[in-house]
Amino acid sequence: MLLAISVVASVVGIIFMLALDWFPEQGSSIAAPIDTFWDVLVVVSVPIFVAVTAMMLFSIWRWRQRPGEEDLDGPPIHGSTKLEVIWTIVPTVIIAALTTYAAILLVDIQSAPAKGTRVVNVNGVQFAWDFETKTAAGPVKSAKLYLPINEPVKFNVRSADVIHDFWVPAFRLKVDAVPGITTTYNLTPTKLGTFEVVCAELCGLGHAYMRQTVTVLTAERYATVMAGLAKQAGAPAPAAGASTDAVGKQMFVAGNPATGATACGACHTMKAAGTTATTGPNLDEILQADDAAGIMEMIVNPNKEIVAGYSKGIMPANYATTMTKPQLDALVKYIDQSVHGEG
Ligand code: HEC
Ligand SMILES: [Cu+2]
Repeated sequence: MLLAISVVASVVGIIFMLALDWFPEQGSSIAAPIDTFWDVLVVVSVPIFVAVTAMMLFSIWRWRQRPGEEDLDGPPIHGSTKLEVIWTIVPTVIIAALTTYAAILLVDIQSAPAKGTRVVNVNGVQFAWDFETKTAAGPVKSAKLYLPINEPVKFNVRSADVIHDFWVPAFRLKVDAVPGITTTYNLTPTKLGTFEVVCAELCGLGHAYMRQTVTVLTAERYATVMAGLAKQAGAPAPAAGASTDAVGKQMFVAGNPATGATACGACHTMKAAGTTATTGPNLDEILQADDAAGIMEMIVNPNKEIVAGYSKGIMPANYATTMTKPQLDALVKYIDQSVHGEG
């Protein structure tokens, strides 16, 4: 009876687990084998879970203490060598088999890439990723990752500060970015589209903002986009000819991802910019008595004075290098006008 219930429950459980849509779309060459591995784990573990649970519930019901049995002692048990051998060997075999499968799968999907494979350097810094690669048009560094479809790529993952984790769920790619070493990952994007890039390691107060995208393009589109980015390299992020106000606002709400300048709006509330973050102080409130020179000083030297109630070291101290002088001037002018109500 117990066996029959277990078999039925296992079958139902397996069907239920396999029918659920656990993962995002399969965006890379390694997604299918990893999802298959997951399915195998489900098929193996559901019956074990069901058998253990059924046995436990049955025992609780069958051998429960009845009224009047409070003072009775259970029969002494001297163990069973046969049972102990079985319950040692069976799990050992199951675990060894699954571990071997996992190890072979990992070696297989991470086997050395062919010579000439595209290399993308992934750099994590609090709180943004940037991506560097060599293209026909020259080296390109960008905040959005672009990849050509069906071309193998090798990621070299590094961190400039703390441990981050480079995660692209649609690719089934997840690898730590560890300061001081380079970790690697190989795969081939197999689906056109834009997918999420997430930091999967709690890396500080701005961790939640460490979200970017990867766009997989056809080879022709990729070449065009990269040529455009290569030409832009070194130029300020905003489009040429943009007005000072537009540059200032762009710096505030979007930062300069190409150089790793985090957007102010990711941490600060400022009404004119429409941002509502609360990691840092509300700029409309704290800057009322400050002029442009004072604001500039606070941006490039944020640790000189610390706003009461906030901690040192959270606001990036690198804006003097990640933004150009014209960008900083435009940003300060924009903030000055915004908080004093002239913008
Ligand atoms: C990762 C979050 C974060 C980002 C990004 C950030 N800030 Fe801050 N900011 C803070 C925190 C926290 C404080 C309070 C601690 C301090 O005074 O340094 C602060 C303080 C300030 C102050 C007051 C500083 C002082 O010395 O009194 C100003 C002004 C300011 N930020 C403007 C900006 C501007 C402009 C940008 C974009 C260029 C920016 N912040 C980006 C978190 C951030
Ligand atoms: Cu991170």
